[in-house]
Amino acid sequence: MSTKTTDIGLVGLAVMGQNLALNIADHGYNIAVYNRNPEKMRDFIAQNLANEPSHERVIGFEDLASFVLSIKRPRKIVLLVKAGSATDVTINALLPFLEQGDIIIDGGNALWTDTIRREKELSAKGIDFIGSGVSGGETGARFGPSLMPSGTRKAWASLEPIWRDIAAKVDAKTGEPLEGAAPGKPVVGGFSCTEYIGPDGAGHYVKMVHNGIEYIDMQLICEAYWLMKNLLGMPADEIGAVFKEWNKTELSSFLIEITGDILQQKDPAGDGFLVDKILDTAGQKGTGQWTAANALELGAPANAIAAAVYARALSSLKEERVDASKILQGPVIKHETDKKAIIEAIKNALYCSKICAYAQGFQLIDKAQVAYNWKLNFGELAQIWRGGCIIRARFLQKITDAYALNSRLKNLMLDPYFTNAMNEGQAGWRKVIALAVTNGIPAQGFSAALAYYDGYRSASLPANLLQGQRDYFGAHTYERTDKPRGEFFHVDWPEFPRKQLEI
Ligand code: NBP
Repeated sequence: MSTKTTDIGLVGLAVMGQNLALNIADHGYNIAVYNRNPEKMRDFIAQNLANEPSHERVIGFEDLASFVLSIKRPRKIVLLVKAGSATDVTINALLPFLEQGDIIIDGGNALWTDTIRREKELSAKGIDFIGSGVSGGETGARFGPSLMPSGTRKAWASLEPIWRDIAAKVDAKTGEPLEGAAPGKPVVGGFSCTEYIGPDGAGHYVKMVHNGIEYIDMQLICEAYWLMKNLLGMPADEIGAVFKEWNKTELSSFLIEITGDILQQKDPAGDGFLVDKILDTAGQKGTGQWTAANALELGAPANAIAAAVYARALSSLKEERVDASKILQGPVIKHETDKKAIIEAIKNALYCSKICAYAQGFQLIDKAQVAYNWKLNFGELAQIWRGGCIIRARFLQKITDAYALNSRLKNLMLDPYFTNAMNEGQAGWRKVIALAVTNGIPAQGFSAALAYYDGYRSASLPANLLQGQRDYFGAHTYERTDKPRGEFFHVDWPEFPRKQLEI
């Protein structure tokens, strides 16, 4: 057992924990690590650290008491265990060894309401709790993730120096991600992709919406690919080349970049491209679903985010879809010949839908901050997502700029840059959806985003009739266009349906 004093502890040595521990050590901190199964910890120390320059700063422990005792007070202990009950089990196991003022930081993908509960339970015991969203997968964890912490200001002040050191760095002015000189030689300077988000579960809430946006961002890219494949008959590598071109434009993002690579990956087990051999059933871990469910709860119109969750659910019904494809009819796909124009229109559809997706995400966060009494900085959120995380994109800088121009912006689409982009792209977007519909190619994400756009830009909607229906069967009242808002009316509708029901 080591007698070295450590600066911070970390529990959970799966892929995220191992990489974050190395990142923390790279920045000069001594870190104590613990895993439920000690074998994993031993392997990590023995094998994975053999070539790491910072290996001496990572110290493994097999019992929780000595793990906790090694950490300088106030102790900071990061949890990177499976979200849900494993987090509670781990907290309960740690509690007997903790002292007043110690801080637990949950870096897992916790449901934000669990974070609120845990913070309350722990603060009653004198322990501080920070729920910190961590985005960027294993590479982000290793070389700089995007970190979204929330909790008390006091606890944040204690964690802040380490979190700022290990987070991804971007150029403070341009937002362009900054790369380290080499693994183990981290970036010094730049804007660090972490900021205090707010109290209680705000950090995990923001991470949840980030994941909801990630769901739709990925779905939209998949639809762009599917339309090029089916409408234009393009092979995977050629579509990959289009994505690589798009990555040099306003669409430039991590997801567009990896899509280009994925589409050009040859099948290592045979002929052709790997993507054509991957089974078309999407998995999900729940954060997209949580976002959509919370949007429903708060009455936020996040239909594109929900569409992405439904699209994954529909994809998972593989056997049913195969059977249905033999029975249910649709049009025969007619290949388009004006390839250049269609690719441009698909690009418009992708960019406009993506703007809608972010508009919905920010609109949802805005509803949440009112409902849960938070005060969030939207420009800063976009900047935190600029580096390290899965949705990192050049376009996020435009969002930061939009909120810098108007911190009370009601909807991203109303910012002059985004208004212009939507106005320029909407014709191509409509053309693509029309082609998808007439050819029977599903494009749920593009279509949901367009319905949101058209709904949002409509001064009048058929909700007048809806209110009439509600008043008819439930005396729910309605407002009138010729009277001030807030005055409610009811009319005695004819008795016909009620009489019918009585028969
Ligand atoms: P997993 O989510 O697969 O969790 C594995 C870890 O949880 C192991 O250390 C395991 O210990 C531990 N664990 C489990 Br399972 N049940 C436990 C229990 N009852 N008590 C104590 N420990 C328990 O690992 P991951 O993919 O590295 O993710 C870690 C966290 O980070 C998760 O909350 C995840 O949602 C979040 N996250 C993941 C990513 C990503 O890209 N993977 C990105 C962002 C956030 P064992 O070795 O003893 O079984």
